[in-house]
Amino acid sequence: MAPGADAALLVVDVQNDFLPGGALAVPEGDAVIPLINRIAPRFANVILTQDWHTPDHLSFASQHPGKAPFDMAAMPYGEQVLWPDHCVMGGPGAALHADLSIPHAQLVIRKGHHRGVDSYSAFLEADRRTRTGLDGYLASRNIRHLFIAGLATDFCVAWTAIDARQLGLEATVIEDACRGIDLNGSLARAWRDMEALGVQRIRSDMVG
Ligand code: VGL
Ligand code: ZN
Repeated sequence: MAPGADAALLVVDVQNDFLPGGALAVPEGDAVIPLINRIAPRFANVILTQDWHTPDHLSFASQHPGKAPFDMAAMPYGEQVLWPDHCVMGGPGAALHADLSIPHAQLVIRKGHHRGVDSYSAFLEADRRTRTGLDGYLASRNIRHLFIAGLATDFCVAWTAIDARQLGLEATVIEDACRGIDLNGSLARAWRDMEALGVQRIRSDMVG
């Protein structure tokens, strides 16, 4: 398939901290980079996201005495996984990986920059109220179909795809151009939740 003018590729969080050697490395995360680089030129519209946290972000286990990474904590908006410190705004771990080559990308959305609220989704923060503005950007550019690739399948990719559907957009996850963290079954759950909402699933060799 060739993506139309009303489609955009959304490249989620291909940042050093989510790649091998990074603070929150996603297994085989680097495998997505050549696939994303290959398909990106097929899209007239490309949007990138960056996870972008304050150094004292409350999604970090280091901010919760007695807690360790991957424990849970009760936040005002619900249960939150606690992560190793990662993607600190402006730091090397938050930078897009140097091998990602998408010079024609038009927008970078940074998310998770409010200290007390995490944001897996590129649309809505974890309080499920605060918007990033991506919905307005897509609407004003008449983009109605998001193709999503990147890291991590079961967190930022899935939450973004689910919110896209709930906002009335078409959403297609390019499955081999994503990798997951898979915490306590989160990867299977994410695919189940995405499919229940009509998120489509394709492979990167179907693009172009
Ligand atoms: C992500 C965990 C914490 C992601 C971001 O990009 O999927 N996961 N912050
Ligand atoms: Zn994060």
